[in-house]
Amino acid sequence: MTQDKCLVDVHTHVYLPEYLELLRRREQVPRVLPPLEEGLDERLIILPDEDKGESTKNGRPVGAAYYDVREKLAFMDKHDIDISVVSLANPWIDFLPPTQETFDLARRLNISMENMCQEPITQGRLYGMGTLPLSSVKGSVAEVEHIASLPRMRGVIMGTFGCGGKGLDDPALVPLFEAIAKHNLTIFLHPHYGVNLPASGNTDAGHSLALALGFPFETTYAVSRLILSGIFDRVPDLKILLAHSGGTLPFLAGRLDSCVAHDPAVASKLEHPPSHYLKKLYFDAVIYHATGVKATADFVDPSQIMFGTDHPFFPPLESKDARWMSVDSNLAAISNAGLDEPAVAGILGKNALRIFNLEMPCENE
Ligand code: 5CU
Ligand code: ZN
Repeated sequence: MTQDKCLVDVHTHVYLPEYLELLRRREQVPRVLPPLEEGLDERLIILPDEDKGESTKNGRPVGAAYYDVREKLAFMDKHDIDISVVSLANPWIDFLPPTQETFDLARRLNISMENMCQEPITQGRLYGMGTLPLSSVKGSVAEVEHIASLPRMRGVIMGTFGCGGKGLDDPALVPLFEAIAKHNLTIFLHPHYGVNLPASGNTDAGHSLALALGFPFETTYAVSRLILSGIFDRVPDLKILLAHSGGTLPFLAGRLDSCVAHDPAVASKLEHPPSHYLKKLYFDAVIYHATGVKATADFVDPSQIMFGTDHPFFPPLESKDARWMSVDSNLAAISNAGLDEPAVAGILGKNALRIFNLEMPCENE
């Protein structure tokens, strides 16, 4: 593997053992339930109301791919992924109260992530994103200081909940964003809750509509709210990577600009139109079709787009040994988006090396 041909996965998750233990102890969503039968896997119930849906109430089987670093490495080997930037999987610890116990858990999770990335068997192929006790801004700022001291951490994963559910445009979060920017850490902004719109209806579509549409629209709202809060005028160095190619924003940015421009009370709070700030963000390429990658690469410079897999979600349904459709559709989308060779090489890996300051493993040896 060389820098020019490397493959780097910036959207890949793990349920760390400390976190699974917490989910096993809980009696409400999010939680982990015991296997339905002896010999089967435990079951993960994490999405709001997931325990009530007809096709989802038994949860998703949580096999070793969800927590075992050896499985992560085997998955990387199978798909020729050189480096992964691993983040805790949703819904993180946003739902826990602002207590010392929660702060201690965040500390343990971040140490555990750092240790996982430093395990000798990983051979320098893993980096991490930290987790914050978001119910407390003070606790989160303290944890950012800690994460910044851990050599393999490159940022923090953040949902859209904010502190106590007030969202990411809550002015109380400004000191947290300042601390993250000061340490040159990147926020990996990732959805979890979906959007509760009448249009989403009450169909039993299992996970499919919630994940396919609820997730991207949640990101769309969260980022738009952040931009309208004026955060990027206050903290211009804030670096954010948007999951799932920014939800729908590469497609809807023009509409957002137009609606803001026609509402002087909103527009006057910003120095620039919303798309000006959006174009400074990073986008993953976890969008599964070339049209989505094309739209993203039309909207921002391709040097701001990075490959991802979303492992361990969307595993193959047929054989455990098969290549993952989710990986192959994202790889095909990047190759078929009509981009030139340097842009493709950037999206596959070189952009992540530069943006996250990653070292190719063989260069360590
Ligand atoms: O699409 C995704 O990113 C995900 C994720 O991260 N977590 C999840 O539960 N389903 C899909
Ligand atoms: Zn994900």
